[in-house]
Order: sequence, then structure tokens, then C-alpha cells
Amino acid sequence: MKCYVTGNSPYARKVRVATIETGLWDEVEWQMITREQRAEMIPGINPLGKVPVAILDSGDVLYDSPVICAYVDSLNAGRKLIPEAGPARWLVLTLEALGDGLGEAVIAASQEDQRPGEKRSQGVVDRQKGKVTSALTVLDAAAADFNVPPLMGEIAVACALGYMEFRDVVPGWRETYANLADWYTAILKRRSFIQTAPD
Ligand SMILES: N[C@@H](CCC(=O)N[C@@H](CS)C(=O)NCC(=O)O)C(=O)O
Repeated sequence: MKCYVTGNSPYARKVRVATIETGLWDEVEWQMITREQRAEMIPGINPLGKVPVAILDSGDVLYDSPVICAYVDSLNAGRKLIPEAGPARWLVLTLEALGDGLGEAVIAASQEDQRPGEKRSQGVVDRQKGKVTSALTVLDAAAADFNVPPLMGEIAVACALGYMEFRDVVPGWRETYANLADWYTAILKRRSFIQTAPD
């Protein structure tokens, strides 16, 4: 399988972390591309123009990150990142969706914040930051019950937090959400997170 990723995408990072956690990193032909290359090449592969996108040996194309991560886990003969059945499966996928949604709100808030003066909407920034803080509040309360070692939900949350911190969208979040921050500090020590840290 070939997988197109960019260095700072939290969604691409999910796939990179998942392959390290499952021991499948070397099974992937990684295509690390720039934002400019993404704009040129990716719309011909993924009509949405987004990374991550994977091309299987069969030629089939997979996106987006939840689908690619589920595919990676289907190849995984060891500890599953997504339980195959039962209530645990839905809890893991829902936590993954919360992590992905946090990432979306972080990206939207930070892109709007960077728009030039008259084009920038404070209303949009506030609305997106409101989603970020709601998610952080829920995650802070849940952090004590997070799976160690992480499953796909925790991986998605940590990748979103990494991007949030990289863009400094919520200055001082580690003080406000101390339970989540303690968990995050610990997960960052895993090889999978060290190896995939944003540039
Ligand atoms: N839901 C998608 C989101 C992917 C996404 O938003 N990727 C961003 C990079 S973080 C991207 O490629 N953006 C380019 C664009 O929107 O044109 C996933 O989980 O893979």
C-alpha cells in the first residue's frame, strides 16, 4: 500500500501512528508530500483533495483517515486498535470521531484567525473555539478511563491535541485541562508519537 501524507496533518499522523503501533510501518510505501504537492497531485486521487489517502496494491483508493486506520487494523494480527465487535468497538469509534472533530474545529478556528483583517470573522473563530473547549472539557473528564496502551480513539485525540498545541489555538490548555494534559504528556513518550511529531 502507498500512503500520501503531509508532515503536519493530524489525520495523516493518525495513520502513521497506527502503523507504528501495529508494527505495520514497513508495509507502507510512504509518500511524504508538501502542501503544494498536495494541491497539485491529490485531487486526482481523492476528489476531496485531502490527505491522508492510500492506494492499495489492487489499485483501490482509500480515504479518509478512519477508513485507512480501520484498513491498517484489519491487517494487524496483534493487539487490535479497534475492537472487532461489541460495545467497546462503538466507544472506540466514537472517541475517534471526537478526536477527529476536535481536529476539524482546531483547523477551522486557526484558518479563520489567520485571514486578513476585513475577511476574518470573529464569530466563526468563537464558534469553532467553542467546539474546541467543549471537546476538551469532555476529554478531560474521560481521560482517567482512557486505554493504555492507546486504541484508535486515544490516538485520534492525541493527534488532534498535537495539532492544537502546534498552532497554539488554546494557550495554556495544559493548566485548564490538567487530567487530559497528564495523559497527553505520557502518550507523547511513545515511539509512535515521537517519530511522527509535527515539524
Ligand atoms: N476527514 C478527513 C480530514 C482530512 C483533512 O482535512 N486533511 C487536510 C490536512 S490536515 C487536508 O488535506 N486539507 C487539504 C484541503 O482541504 O484542501 C480525514 O480524517 O482524513
